[in-house]
Amino acid sequence: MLSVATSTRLLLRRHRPLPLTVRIRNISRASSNEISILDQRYEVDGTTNITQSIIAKLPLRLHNQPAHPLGILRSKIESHFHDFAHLSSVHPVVTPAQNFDLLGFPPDHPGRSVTDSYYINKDCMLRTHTSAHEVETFATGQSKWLLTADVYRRDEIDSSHYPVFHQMEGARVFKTDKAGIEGVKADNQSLSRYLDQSNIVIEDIPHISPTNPAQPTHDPVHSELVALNLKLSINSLLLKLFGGGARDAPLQVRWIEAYFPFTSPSFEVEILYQGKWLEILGCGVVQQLTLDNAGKCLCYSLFFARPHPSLGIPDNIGWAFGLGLERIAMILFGIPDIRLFWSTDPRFLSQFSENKITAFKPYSKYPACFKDVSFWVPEGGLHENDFCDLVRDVVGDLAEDVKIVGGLWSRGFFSLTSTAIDRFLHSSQDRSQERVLPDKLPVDG
Ligand code: FA5
Ligand code: MG
Repeated sequence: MLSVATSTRLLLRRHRPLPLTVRIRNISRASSNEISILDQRYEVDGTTNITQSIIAKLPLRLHNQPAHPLGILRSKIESHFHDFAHLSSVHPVVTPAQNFDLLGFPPDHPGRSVTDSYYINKDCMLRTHTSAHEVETFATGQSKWLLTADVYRRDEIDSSHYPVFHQMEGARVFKTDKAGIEGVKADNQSLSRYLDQSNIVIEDIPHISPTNPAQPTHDPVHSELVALNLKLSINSLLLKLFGGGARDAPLQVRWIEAYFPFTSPSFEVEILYQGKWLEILGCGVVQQLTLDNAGKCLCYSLFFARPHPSLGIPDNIGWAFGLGLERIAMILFGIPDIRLFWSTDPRFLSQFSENKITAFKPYSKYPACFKDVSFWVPEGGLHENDFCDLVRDVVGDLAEDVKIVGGLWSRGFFSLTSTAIDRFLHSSQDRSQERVLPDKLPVDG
């Protein structure tokens, strides 16, 4: 015989397949010949291939959110390079000249094609890398700077690639006069001393080689010193970022020869993570063309109100790197899928706080879904654990949390038999909350 009723809340994982991610060419047009991007209107033409889902990402700027993993990582790197200028609010729309030509990309480089990059029209595109801002930033006369931004590439869909990701560009230039070169040597000595005392294993390659040469206009001795300064600066950053986890096992870093049109020699850096080498950045000695273009202020009138007094960039030699923030954040925070960075789910965002690296705790990939269940309990009472066992039998691990939310209810309210609960829970797995829970459940007379 049944005597009293109780009410219990279940947090169920909804059992709905993820929607298929399909790229649909669905452009938001201000008029038939224009699109609106970040409150600016652009003419469209036969090159236009930017999509609505990409336009929606443009205002988000995750790297500027202090308690987002990308914002936390950005601050951590900025605090390592504390005496560098820190830039992070640069507009994502650039010209193909900024993204490619001024950096010496050949006319037939595949990155220029509409299959690889997002074009707004033939004259404007979304930057595909933060290097697009090298010339204009060098043109301000800054000799040490970091620039963080969102970048856009038409790319495959999987857990480590996303069409929007974040890069940080870092650069440093030195004067090629005697005092400038002595400064590089002194910095190299102090960085080497610091790294010699640490638990880091570095697989290095020559700073310059026949396949990775110094530039013809560079003194090879200067090029070697600057490449060494780049390597020491990056290795010390990696030690700062990953050193904590490398107390027992040493951090393993590998330098590899690479090619970029805008650096020579060029390198990529990989770190050993969970038994696999993972590429985290590209870098090299800046092509003199970039510094020459900065010196000529080719883009100057577009970006800055007045010339910087310390131009003269062609008398400098420097290095630059571009690192992928998501790749590093995935390792540091243990975030398994690049798409999670875009989550607005409080179960994701509430896990992180400013200036703290915390391990990500996985949660259901299905949205939370609450079900209130009321039923009569037997006269002798019903322990909460009896009900939990019943739930486990019916929905297994789909139930994340079960709580009693009501007390004892008066006779005559309504009842659900265990069979009814069984059917109720099963049917709830692929239906919306609204359809599953009727306003009034049948009253047991
Ligand atoms: C570049 O973008 C160069 N601009 C880097 C550079 C700067 C070289 C300055 C020399 C001097 P790359 O395409 O390899 O290079 O990208 C750099 C980093 O961005 C990669 O190492 C990786 O960490 C990250 N990255 C590249 N593609 C993706 C992607 N689809 N999703 C997430 N991260 C990516
Ligand atoms: Mg690469």
